[in-house]
Amino acid sequence: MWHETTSERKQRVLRDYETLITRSNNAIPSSNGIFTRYQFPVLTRAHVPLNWRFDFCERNNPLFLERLGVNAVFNAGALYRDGKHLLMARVEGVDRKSFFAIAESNHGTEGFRFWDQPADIPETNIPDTNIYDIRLTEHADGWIYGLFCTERKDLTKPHDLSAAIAACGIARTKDLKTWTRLADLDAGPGQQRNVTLHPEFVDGRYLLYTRPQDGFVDVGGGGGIGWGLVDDITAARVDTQQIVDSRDYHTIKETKNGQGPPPLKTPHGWLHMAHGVRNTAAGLRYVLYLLMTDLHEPWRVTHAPGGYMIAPEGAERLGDVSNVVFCNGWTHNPTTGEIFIYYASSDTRIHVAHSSLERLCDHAMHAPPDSFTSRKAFLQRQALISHNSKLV
Ligand code: M1P
Repeated sequence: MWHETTSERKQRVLRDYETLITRSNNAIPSSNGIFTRYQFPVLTRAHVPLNWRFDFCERNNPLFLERLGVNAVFNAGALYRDGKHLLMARVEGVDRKSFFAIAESNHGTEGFRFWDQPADIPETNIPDTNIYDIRLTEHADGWIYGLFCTERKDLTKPHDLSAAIAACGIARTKDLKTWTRLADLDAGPGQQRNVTLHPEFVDGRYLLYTRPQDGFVDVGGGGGIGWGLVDDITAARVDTQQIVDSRDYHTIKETKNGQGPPPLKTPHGWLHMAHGVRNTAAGLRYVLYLLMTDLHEPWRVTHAPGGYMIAPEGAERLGDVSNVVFCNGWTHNPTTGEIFIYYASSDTRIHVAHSSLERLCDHAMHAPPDSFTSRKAFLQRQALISHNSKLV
């Protein structure tokens, strides 16, 4: 029978960790030309530092047993700063509670290593039950903001143990180490998830992309990606929300959608990434798509290619919540024009898709919009075939 001593296992675990963190990641040649996937996820639960999981004291833990397990690492906010790609990931313990932790890499596609400590995000005077899915925005006011979902028990339904209320929590920092918690967003009745702060002021006010929803999971009659303006970010309130990008029948976002990371400013407009959700016999299916909005009126959609850009593929399709890709962070290297899209698969791990501003703008501006019916989709494709047949 195979056997190893505690000391041998400890050495193996330490060795495997370093091997994982330092392994190289190869691009998988792309056929669509829009983006390139990579061989391995860039962050998984196995990337979490071992001293966050094990008690290394031999007296307390002579068998070197894991004391605080980690279930998943996914849905990361992202920033490109000082030549480094920073991911602020949702780290979910085996107890289902999430916290945020920053990992950095010089390359963007490999070598992500967590900082020594997870992020210490203070609470408001109403404790959060769970916090997750942070969007990081370097705002023109000089602060870095983290907007995230804060989930609490719905106290009006004490006997329904899954009744919860989702709201937008807000924290800010100058150095990503010391965080100040601000008041949660007051968006009026209903719930909120997937709220993202636009990086620039609009008429001296903060612009938020919102996702009004009637219930914790169901968006109800409303939904769509909304927007609203905030006067004072330290006591954020949106009085009216209007829809930027609606849900639509028989599309990839029929059931719900949500803004991903803060949009990127391009010469052509603001480039947005969002997730769209539809229902199937196998459950909800989450995919990612691009949008472009006007430079001066970032709530006005100028381009909306039909369908998805990234859908779960291969091993990405399996996980805690299968058939999901979700993105709340991307980085842009302004010197090279490269874009690194950090998308999580099936609420389990984080991957990178590599592209460029040029390619994503080209896709957003030139892929045709959703035609909404089979006949029109057929005509769209026939037009492409006929156009190609005339080329010599
Ligand atoms: O499980 C898929 C995703 O579900 C939620 O997203 P949305 O509010 O758009 O449905 C979030 O809980 C997200 O974290 C999760 O990845």
